[in-house]
Amino acid sequence: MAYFPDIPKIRYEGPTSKNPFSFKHYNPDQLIEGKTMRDHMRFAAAYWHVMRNGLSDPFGGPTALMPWDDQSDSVDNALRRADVFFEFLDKIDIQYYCFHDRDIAPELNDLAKSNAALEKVTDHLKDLQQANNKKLLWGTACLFSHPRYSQGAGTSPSADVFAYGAAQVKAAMDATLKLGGEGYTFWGGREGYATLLNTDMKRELDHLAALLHLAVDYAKKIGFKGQFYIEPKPREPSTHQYDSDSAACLNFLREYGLLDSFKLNLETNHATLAGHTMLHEMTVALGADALGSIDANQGDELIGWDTDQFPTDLYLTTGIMQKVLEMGGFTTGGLNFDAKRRRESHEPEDLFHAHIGGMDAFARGLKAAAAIRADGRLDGFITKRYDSWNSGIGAKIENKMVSLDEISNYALGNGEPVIGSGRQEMLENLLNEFI
Ligand code: XUL
Ligand code: CO
Repeated sequence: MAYFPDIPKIRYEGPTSKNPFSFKHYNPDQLIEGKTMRDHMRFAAAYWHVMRNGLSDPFGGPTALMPWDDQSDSVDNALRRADVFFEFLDKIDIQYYCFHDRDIAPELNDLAKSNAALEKVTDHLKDLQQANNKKLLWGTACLFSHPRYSQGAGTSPSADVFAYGAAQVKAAMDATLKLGGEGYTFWGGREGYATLLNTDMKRELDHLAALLHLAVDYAKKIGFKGQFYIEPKPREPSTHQYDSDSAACLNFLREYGLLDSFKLNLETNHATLAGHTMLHEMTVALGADALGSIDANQGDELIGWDTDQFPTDLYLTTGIMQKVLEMGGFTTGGLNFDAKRRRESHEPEDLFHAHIGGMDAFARGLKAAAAIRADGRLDGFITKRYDSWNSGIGAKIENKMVSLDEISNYALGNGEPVIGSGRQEMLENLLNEFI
C-alpha cells in the first residue's frame, strides 16, 4: 500500500531543475574530499516529528493531516505508522532514523504492557529496516511527556519515578540494541528545575549521573557497543536544565567520571536558546574530542523559543560542515533532522519539501566547506595569527619551560608588543566568496 501515492522517489536533478520533488544539490553518490555525500551527511529522520508531530502550538491544536493514523493507542496503529515511515524514508532517500520509545509504540497503562507493545513494534521495525536497507542512528526513552515525569526522571524527588524512568531506559536500550542502533541519546527535558525553593540541586545531579552510570554498565552487560550521547538544551520545558550547553554537559560528565562513555549530540536551536551559536557549541565539543552527532534544525530570531525549523541557512550549514570535516567526519553520529514543519504546512507532501530543503542546504554547506578547506586561506590565516607561539617565548610558555619571573624579564626587555589586525571583515568577505 502506498501512503504517499503522489510523491515520486526523490532524486538528484541538479541546480537547474524546477521540480520541487528533486534534490538540486544533494547528489548522494558525488564524491567530496574522497567520500560520498551520503556518507558525509549520514542523514536521519526523526520519528517523533515525521510520524507523531501533529503541529500543534501553545495556542492551537494539531493541523497535520495523517490519513493513515486512527489516533488510537493500539499496536496496530503503531505498526501501520512504521510502514508509512519506511515508505517515507525510501522515497526521501534517507538511510537513518531516530526514535523515542513512546513515538514508535504506545504508552499503555502499565509498564509491562508498554514494554510488550515496544517489543512488538520493534520486531516489525527490524523487518522493515532489513527490507528497506535502513538503519537506526540512535534510540532514546521519552522521560519528559508523561505526568509522572513532570518533576524530572533521573532528577525526580521521587525514587519510584527514578526507578520507572530507569526501567524505561533499560527497555529502550534493549530496543536500540535489537535494531542495531549506532547510538543512544539522553536528552534531559525535565532534568532541571522550575524553582530552587523546592530543589536539592546537588542530590538531583548525583542521581542523574547515577542513571547514566547504570546505563553504561547495562550496555556492557548486554553487549551494546553504540555511542552514548547527552544532548544539551538550556530550558524548555524546564526553567533551567542541568544539561544547559556543551560546557555544562562536559563539566557534568567530567565531574561524574562519564567523559569516556559519552559524546555530545548538539542541536542548533538548543545552542541559540543557550545564547550561543551552533558553531560555538561545536567548537567547545570538538576541543574536548566529544562532538558526536547533530540534531539539525534552526530557530527563528523573531520567536524566542525552540521552533525546530528545518535548516535552510547556508551560513549555518556551511559552518556545521566545516566543523564536521575538521573533525574528520562522523563516526557513529549523523545529521538527524530534529525539525518540524510549520503549523501551516499540514499536508503530507510538506514532509518531503521540508526534508528536501534541509538536505539540499546541507549539501550546499558541504560543498562550500570543502571548497573553503581546499582554498586554504581561512585556515592559513588562523595558523599565521598564532605564529608567535611556534618559537621563542611563545613556544617556551606552551611547553611550560619558563617561570613567571623569566616571562616578566622577557616582557621588560621586549618593549610594547605589536599586534596585527584580526581582519574580521576581510574574512567575512572571504567566506562570502564561497556561499
Ligand atoms: C527536544 C529534543 C529532543 C531530543 C531527543 O528539544 O531535541 O527531541 O532530541 O529526546
Ligand atoms: Co533534539
